[in-house]
Amino acid sequence: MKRHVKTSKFLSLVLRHRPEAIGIELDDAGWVDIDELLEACKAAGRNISREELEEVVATNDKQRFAICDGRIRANQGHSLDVDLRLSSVVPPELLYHGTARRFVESIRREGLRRRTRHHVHLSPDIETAEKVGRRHGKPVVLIIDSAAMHQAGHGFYVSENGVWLTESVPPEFIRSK
Ligand code: HQG
Repeated sequence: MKRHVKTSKFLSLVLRHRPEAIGIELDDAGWVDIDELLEACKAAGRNISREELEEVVATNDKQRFAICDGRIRANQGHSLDVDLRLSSVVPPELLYHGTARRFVESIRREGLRRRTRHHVHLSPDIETAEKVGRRHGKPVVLIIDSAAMHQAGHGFYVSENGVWLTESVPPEFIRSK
């Protein structure tokens, strides 16, 4: 299992941020041929079998990757310039953003910014948001008025693994628990 976590982290690095680290290119929607990926991993000293890859994808706790027609991509979280071709959808009334306490003052001032990622990531429930926040420190869950944002013209997308995405969240749509 530990090995699976390492493999998942390595795949996230390559498929979201640095494909050039193993000399591959993703297409403009973020896909790469699985055989090509595994060859390149091997050449880079990271031997991953096809079975292991498929198991990592199938059992991944957040369903971070998708396989389709012999190709693989990360479902979200890219810093690379890829177009996932997600269609804009109507969000639920409220969404949640988990962050660390030390960021809250700045978020209240300037809103949520996407920083190095393509989008601001929002969670559909408080529990998930709390987990996301805990990655950064003492977790705080902010409530996002997503319906009001949508009415005001902000686009919302949902990734294949259920993460809600939007470009930015202005401070007036952010509430505390
Ligand atoms: C914060 C994981 C100060 C923001 C998770 C967050 C998620 C600000 C941090 C996915 C700010 C960015 C994304 C502002 C935003 N001032 N701080 N104006 N605006 N921030 O990791 O949302 O495991 O890029 O609150 O589960 O934590 O990678 O984003 O704390 O789905 O699949 O800046 O990553 O998924 O941190 O997490 P991140 P995130 P994976």
